[in-house]
Amino acid sequence: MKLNLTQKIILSHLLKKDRFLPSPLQPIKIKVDQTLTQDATGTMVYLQYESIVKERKDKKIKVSLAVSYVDHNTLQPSFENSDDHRYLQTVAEKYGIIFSAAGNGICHQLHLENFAKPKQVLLGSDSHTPTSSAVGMLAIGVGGLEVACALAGEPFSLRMPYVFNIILKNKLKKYVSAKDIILYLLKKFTVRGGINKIFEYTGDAIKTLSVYDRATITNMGTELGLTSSIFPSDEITRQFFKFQNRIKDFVYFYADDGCRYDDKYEIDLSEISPMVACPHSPDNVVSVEELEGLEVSQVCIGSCTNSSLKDMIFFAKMLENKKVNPNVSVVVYPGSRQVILVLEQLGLLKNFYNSGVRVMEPVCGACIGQGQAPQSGGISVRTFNRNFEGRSGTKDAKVYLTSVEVATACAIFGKFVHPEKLGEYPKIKLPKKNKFKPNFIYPPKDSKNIKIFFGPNIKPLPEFSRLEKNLSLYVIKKLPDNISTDDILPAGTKILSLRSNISAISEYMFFNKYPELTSEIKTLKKENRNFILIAGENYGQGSSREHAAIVQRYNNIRIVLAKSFSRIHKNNLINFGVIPLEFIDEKDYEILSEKEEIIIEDIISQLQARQQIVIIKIKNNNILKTKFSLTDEEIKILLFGGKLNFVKSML
Ligand code: MIC
Ligand code: SF4
Repeated sequence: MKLNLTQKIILSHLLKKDRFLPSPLQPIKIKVDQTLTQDATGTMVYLQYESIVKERKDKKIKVSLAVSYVDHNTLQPSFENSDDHRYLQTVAEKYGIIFSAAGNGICHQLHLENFAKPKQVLLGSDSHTPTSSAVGMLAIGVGGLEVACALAGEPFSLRMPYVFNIILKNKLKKYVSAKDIILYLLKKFTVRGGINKIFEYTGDAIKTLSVYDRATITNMGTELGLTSSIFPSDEITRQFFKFQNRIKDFVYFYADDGCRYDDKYEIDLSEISPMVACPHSPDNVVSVEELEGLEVSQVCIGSCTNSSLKDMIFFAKMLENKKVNPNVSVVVYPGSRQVILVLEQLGLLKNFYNSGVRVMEPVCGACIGQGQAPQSGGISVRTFNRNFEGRSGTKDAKVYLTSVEVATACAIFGKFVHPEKLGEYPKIKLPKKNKFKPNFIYPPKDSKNIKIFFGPNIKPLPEFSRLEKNLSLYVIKKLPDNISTDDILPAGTKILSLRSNISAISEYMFFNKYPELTSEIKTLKKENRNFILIAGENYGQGSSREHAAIVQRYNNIRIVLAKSFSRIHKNNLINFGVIPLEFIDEKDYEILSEKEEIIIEDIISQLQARQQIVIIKIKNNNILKTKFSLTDEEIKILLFGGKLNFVKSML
């Protein structure tokens, strides 16, 4: 049988007993080779892991490679972040996980440089994990509990995605880059166009894209809602592995000629111009000409999308003997220490300092609202992947997402201009070999004497009860389309510090978007009330933070009834016992109103019988029929009150 890349990887990772090619949306279980976590999701992952393996004699992890990165909460304004880092390091040493301390680099950049391997499966508790799929691996972003289960040796459950072939033809024009390709795709498919799909890239033009370019595309496939995006492992990939001194990890990996895809799209790269995603959504894309002349107040270059060596060399070269515009605050976050050291070796690092750029640590930083909040009403141009309202830390700031080329032009000219105005495109030549070794801390062989550190901010996991037979619920809020996990549970220094403390962080649910909501819930919760949320399309888009689901359950939100859900958030809701229901007809969104009471009788039988779920309005006894799309295992998880209860019951 002729197979595409996704099918090849899935087939070789299915459990032995069911090695047949699944059809789209069929529930499957696959073996996981590698995991990654970052600090903002990692503490929960390892607390969950510890709770799963508590009764086991051998508590060592059961995947061949696991890495715990610290890159998100690195401002350490008080003890919480530092305590979390220490917990993460000691837990890694105890159970056999590689630890990457703060300052080493951004998780996805580091993973690509050091661990990504063609043909393997990587599961990461961060939505941009697909970055590593640039080298022909299947890398998927998931909620933390999925990673905890994988570490404990459980296969990963998912629905077989549709595989779309994106055929890239011709060449990009000068000053147009990989970021413009992915912004172009976002304009075409929107932030919900990729749900339950994988984009597989082929076509002659992929030869013109370096692994760094490919990684920009696979990284931001997340904004399309994709399960993952994948490139073949070819000669370009081989060069990358050679440069990284990892040729032993390299294999060629191609789709079979004549293999089948669920759909195909051809993109002529020569027709793409520099693109900009305008506030407040990554798919609100226009070409740079449409913004020509708009003055900017801040430029941030970096994040896991655009902090590679190639991006940094371009930016540094363009700054040669130039100053950034005095009215623009320009900040750069290189992706890893390796990137900084190579820049230094090439004599380029000084260009940043000479031109007036602020050089930051290689961390997520401004991307997750850890510093560099723009001025009030500021126009901030960022090479990042998300521009949701308020994510930058300044509520009324306007964030535009661009390529490094466009951002560089904005930094120098102080306004949006076509990057061609920068003059001749610089020659970007990498040294033959990278001679710098990252600073990973490998776990000791014997970890008997390692004591795991718990600071006072790390609180035990909350326990959730099993699903009760009848639910009586209060309609707490009706939400619009595309509510992101940043809306549900914002990031930023203050709230991120509480990621290991659910009772404290649950006070911040919808904190920026609907500040009155949580206090209303708090009052009603005292009377033991339970809630239902009504939502539009693509509920929970964006980050993989399972905390966004946990705080809903913690605040007694038992059901979210939406027009549709994003993949990761829907899984997270299920994992923490919140039932995701869907409207049968989108017009039904109008039927329920805020502040009304509803009941659902014997929801357990309705779920088990796979019937439509009947909601009864108390006011007039009218009914609303709703549907759900859940696997048998997901129904069981919901009945158990969440995946942790379910997994423990199995052990
Ligand atoms: C993000 O970009 O929103 C994050 C922070 O990296 C999240 C993870 C988190 O919230 O911890 C993600 O993308 O999954
Ligand atoms: Fe970090 Fe931003 Fe990438 Fe999330 S999107 S991993 S916050 S750099």
